[in-house]
Amino acid sequence: MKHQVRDLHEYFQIRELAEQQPEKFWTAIAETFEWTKKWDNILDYDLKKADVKWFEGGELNITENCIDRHIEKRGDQVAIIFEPNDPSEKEQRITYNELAEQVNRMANVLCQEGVEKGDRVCVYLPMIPELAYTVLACARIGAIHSVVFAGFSASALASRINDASCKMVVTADGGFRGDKTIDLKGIVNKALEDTSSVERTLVVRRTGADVHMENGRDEWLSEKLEKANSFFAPEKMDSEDPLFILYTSGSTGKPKGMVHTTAGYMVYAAYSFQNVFQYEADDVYWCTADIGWITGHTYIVYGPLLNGATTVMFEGVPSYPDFDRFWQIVEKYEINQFYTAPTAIRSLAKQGAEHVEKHDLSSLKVLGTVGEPINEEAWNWYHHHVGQERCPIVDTWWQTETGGIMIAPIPFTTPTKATYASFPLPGVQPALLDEEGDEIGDNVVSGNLCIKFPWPGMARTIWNNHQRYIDTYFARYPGYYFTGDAALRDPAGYYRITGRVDDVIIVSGHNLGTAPIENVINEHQNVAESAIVGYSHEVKGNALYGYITLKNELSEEEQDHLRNEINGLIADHVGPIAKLSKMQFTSSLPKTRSGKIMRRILRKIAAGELDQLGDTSTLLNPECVEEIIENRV
Ligand code: 7RM
Repeated sequence: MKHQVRDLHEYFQIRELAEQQPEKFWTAIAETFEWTKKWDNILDYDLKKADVKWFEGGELNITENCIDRHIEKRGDQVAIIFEPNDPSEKEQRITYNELAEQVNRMANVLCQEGVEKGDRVCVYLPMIPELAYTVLACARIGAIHSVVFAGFSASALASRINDASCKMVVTADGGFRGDKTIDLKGIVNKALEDTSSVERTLVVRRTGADVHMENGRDEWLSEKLEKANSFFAPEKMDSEDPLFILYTSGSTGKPKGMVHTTAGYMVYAAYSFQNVFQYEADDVYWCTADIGWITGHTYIVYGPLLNGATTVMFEGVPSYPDFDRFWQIVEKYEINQFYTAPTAIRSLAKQGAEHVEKHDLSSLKVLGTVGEPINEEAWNWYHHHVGQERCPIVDTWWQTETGGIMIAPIPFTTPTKATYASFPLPGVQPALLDEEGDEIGDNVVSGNLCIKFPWPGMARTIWNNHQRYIDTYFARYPGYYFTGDAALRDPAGYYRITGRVDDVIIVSGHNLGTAPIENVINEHQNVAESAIVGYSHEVKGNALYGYITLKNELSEEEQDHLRNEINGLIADHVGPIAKLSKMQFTSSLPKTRSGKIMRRILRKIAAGELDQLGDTSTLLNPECVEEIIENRV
C-alpha cells in the first residue's frame, strides 16, 4: 500500500508537502480507490461557515472499496474474526467472499423492507457480525446508518431515533456482556413508544430470549436473509452524500448527531489506519472498542476493511470470564496490532501482571491507545508487560468530529514518549491558540488545540443543526476548527493533550485547569485515579472538590493522613490556591463506555443538585453514582 511513511526524514518531507500542496497530497491518496466517476474539484471550503467539500463531483460506493475490490486478490482471506462473549462458543472467521455475500443479502433485505437512499437506519445491535453487515449494507444502499451503543437506555435511544427520524431499527433479541444479558428488544420496544418515524424493526436472534414482537412492525431477520439474493448493485453515491450519523454527548445539552460524508471519510479512514498501525499483509489486527463509538466505526469496520485487513470483533468485556480475556484473545489469534483505551489498561493493570504473563504475546508488533490522556504509569505498564518493551505505543488523539486519528506517532518512525500523542499525521495542521485567538508559534507552550486547514475526514455538520456545528467548533476562533481540548507542545514539537478546555475552574479569580492538578494527585502511590470539579463557594467564587479512587483500602486514620499529603503535593507542584476544599474517596468514578470520566455528574453531586443528574444510562458503571452520592462530603 502506498503513502506509508517509512522514516522520520520522510515523515517531515511528506508533512511539508502536505502543508504546501494539500490538494496534490490528498489527490494522490484518493487515486488509490475505486470511483465510478472521478471528482471535478478536490477541495472547496470556508471554515468560517463550516462549509467543507472534498472530491466534489466524484461518485463512488464505499462498500466497493471495503469489499468488492478485494475479492479477486483476497476473496478467501479472513476479513472479520468474530470472538463471542463466551470463550466456549466457537469463533466465526468471515472471509471477504462471505462478507460480500452477507452484506449483499442484508442490503436486499433492507431494500425490500422499504429503506431507500438517504433514509436513516438506527442500528442497535451488540458486537456481533450482523452489526458490521448492517452498517455496510446501509452504505451499499446509500442509507445513512446511526449506530447507537447497545446498552444505552430507552430514552437515550428514543431521542436519537427522533432526532434523525429513523425509518428502521435493526436490533437483536438480546446481547451478551460478561455474565449478563441485555434485553435489547425490550429496550427498543420501550423506546418506540416515544417515536413515530419507525416503520419497521428487524430483529437478529442472539440470546434466544422470549421477546415481544409487535405485529406489522417487527420481523425476524434470519429468514429474510436466507431468502435474499446475494447480489445488490452498489448505489452510486456523491462524494459529499452522508455516510453516517453518530451521536456524541457533549458535556452539556443534548447529544450532537455528527454527520460524516462518503468520500472524505473513506480516504481519511484508510489513510490513517495504514499509517498509524503499519498493517502488513497477513497481520491480524484488533481494536477492542465498540462499534457504537467512532473508534469502532473507523478502526474496526471501515479503516481495516478499506485496507483489506483481517479485523477482530469481540463481543465481550475484558474481565469475563477472567481478567486475562484480552491476552487470551491476543494469543489465540496471534494479534499483531492491538488498540484499546487507557481506562482498560489501568483497570487490567490493577489486577496484576500475572494475567498477562500467562499468555504468549510475542505476535504483538504495535500497541495503541485512544480516548483520554494516558498517564505515565499506565503507559509504562502497557509498554513493559504487554509490549515487552518491544512494541511502540501509538497514543492516538482524535475525536468523533475528526473522523480519524489526527495526532499519533508513526510506529518504528516517530520515537515515542510517554503521555505524548506526538506529531500530527501529514495533512493535519494543528495550532495552539491563546485566549485572544493568536497562534502561539513557539514550542514549550500550552494552548487551545485547533486545526487550521480542512482534512477529508472532518465531520461536515450536526444533523439538522448546522448553526450548532458552527457555534461549537468554528465560532470561537474564526478560520479554525476548535477541538475543545488543551495541549502542550514540547521543544521537539511533540503534542501532549492535557484535557478538555471546559475543565477549567476559576478559584478566587485564578484560572485552574483540573488536568494538571489531577496529574499531581495521581502520582501519589495510593491513588488510582481522580477527578476534580468546581462547586460554588461564598468566598472563593468556586472551590475544588476532588473525587479520588484508591489502589487499596485505607483506615480512617490513613485516609486523613492521605488528605494532608495530597494537598501538600498540590501546594508544592501547582500552588496553594489549587488545594482541594473537599476530598471524597470512592471505589470508582462514573465513566462513559470509552473511559471518559463523566464530570457533568460529579459536578451535580458536588453542587448538591441530586435531582438533576440527567441521563446516567450511557455510563459504563451507573451503579457507582449511588455510592458517590451516599458518601458525598
Ligand atoms: C476517539 C474519541 C474525543 C475526546 C478528545 C479528547 C479525548 C481522545 C485522546 C484524548 C488525550 C488521547 N472520540 N481524547 N483521544 N485525550 N489523548 N490520545 O475518543 O469523540 O469520543 O472523544 O477524547 O478530549 O477531544 S470522542
